[in-house]
Amino acid sequence: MTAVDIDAKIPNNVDLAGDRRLQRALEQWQPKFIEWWEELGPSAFQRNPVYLRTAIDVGREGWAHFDHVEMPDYRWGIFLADQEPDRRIAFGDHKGEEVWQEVPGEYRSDLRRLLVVQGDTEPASVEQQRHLSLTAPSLYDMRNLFQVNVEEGRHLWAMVYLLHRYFGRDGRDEADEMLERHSGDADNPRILGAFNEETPDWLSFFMFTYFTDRDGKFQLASLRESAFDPLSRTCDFMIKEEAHHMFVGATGVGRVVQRTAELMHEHDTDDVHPFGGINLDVLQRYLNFHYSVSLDLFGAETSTNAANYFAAGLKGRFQEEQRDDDHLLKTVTRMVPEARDDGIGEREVTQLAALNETLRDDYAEDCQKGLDRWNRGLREVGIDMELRLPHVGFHRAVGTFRDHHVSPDGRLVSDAEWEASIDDWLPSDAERDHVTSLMAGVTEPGKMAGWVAAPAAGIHRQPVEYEYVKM
Ligand code: BYC
Ligand code: FE
Ligand code: FE
Repeated sequence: MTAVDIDAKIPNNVDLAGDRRLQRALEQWQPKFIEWWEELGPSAFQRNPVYLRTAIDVGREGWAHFDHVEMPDYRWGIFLADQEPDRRIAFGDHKGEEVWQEVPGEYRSDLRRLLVVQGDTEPASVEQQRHLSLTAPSLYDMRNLFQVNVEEGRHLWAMVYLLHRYFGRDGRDEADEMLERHSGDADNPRILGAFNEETPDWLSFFMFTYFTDRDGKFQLASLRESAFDPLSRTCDFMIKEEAHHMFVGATGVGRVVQRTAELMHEHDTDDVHPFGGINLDVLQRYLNFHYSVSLDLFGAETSTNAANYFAAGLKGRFQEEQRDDDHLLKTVTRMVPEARDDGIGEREVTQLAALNETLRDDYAEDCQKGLDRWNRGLREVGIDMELRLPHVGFHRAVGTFRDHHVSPDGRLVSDAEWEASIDDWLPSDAERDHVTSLMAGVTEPGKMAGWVAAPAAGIHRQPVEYEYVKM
């Protein structure tokens, strides 16, 4: 177990001081990162003290420290979870062999690709969210936004460390390019679709942290199974931070639902827009958008890339070791959806071919849990409307459904029906404008914007009215 060097220029538990070349290379990347942060990170409040959690260790107890810091002075560090003694590869062609501490030459380019795709999403999300602080519904929420942002910055550091440490010159070039691609840039966009969409308002932010950060959870959990041990240990620790991001999404959407329900009761109507709320059907349409865009992040239903990663031991399944099968998946089969011109069917393929779909299934099941909670809240106050996840084929740009129109309830529909129904299924411009119109920043401690309920509790046992960001 390597000691934590918390006072180093780059805090770390990977003994950077013991590898001068690497340390120098990362210290050269550091100012480029800060420059990027100041230019494309949060567009306001950069020099306000924010009550932030900083990773200082990876142990079971006390891995984080909470205090007010100005974001550019945040201590972004490199932390790997403790090494598991005698860890063995759990799946694929190398099953049972010792895990790797270095990158095998034959898997170098695949591993590099995985690190780059993962790393690219982290700064992308910071760019997408950069203007949101101006319209934060409370200081509590502004602080949570910044917490998510600095940790996504740390996740970039996590991938950049691996690229620098294990991929030499190529890795350093890739690390530089992470700061050169930008979300939504026409010439040099981020790699995955969802990370080039805008996050223009706080409802979108809550949906994004609920649905898209959850893709992060499942991808990281699959990479945690990797035979490449440093990647596994990196992801293990990232997942700990990720839990808070999804908490922000789950409680954020939940608080909007709660506020809407309050307004529905108070004014005895489903239409709470005149009273500064967000109607449930608009929430449903935002949900439809963010869920479908996030489903695309899992790739096509069948993928030779994913099969190769698995066979090689680079990327496993969610909770690989708890699964009761041969962990090779070459002979066992499963059904995957198939869109045809005459309807939605299924075809049988090996599980090895269908790994993206299997991970997507696990993800969908996890997504449903939040909806169950929100719907319970609605039922408890006597509202019989329910939020629903749309069909997996709805509004998809990747995979079998890409060239088909599918309704949220899972029917193949004609172009004409799609066009006629689109405003029932996805937020219209007018609805987006309405949501935008509600976004007025609230910066008085303890006060909340009118479209969202107060949280049940503050952060780290502080009261809700705590001065989370000093104005
Ligand atoms: N957009 O074989 P297929 C997070 C490409 S989120 C654009 O099905 P594969 C976070 C694909 O690259 C987690 N292109 O794909 C959340 C391939 O291209 P090539 C991020 C796409 O490789 C919130 C081709 O289509 N981490 O951490 O099996 C805030 C064929 O597709 C897309 C990871 O994703 C798309 N959506 O699966 C902050 C983990 N989908 O090679 C952070 C690492 C596919 O033919 N990535 N393509 O040119 C992977 O494991 C895989 O690359 C993917 C795609 C699961 C993404
Ligand atoms: Fe992340
Ligand atoms: Fe995240």
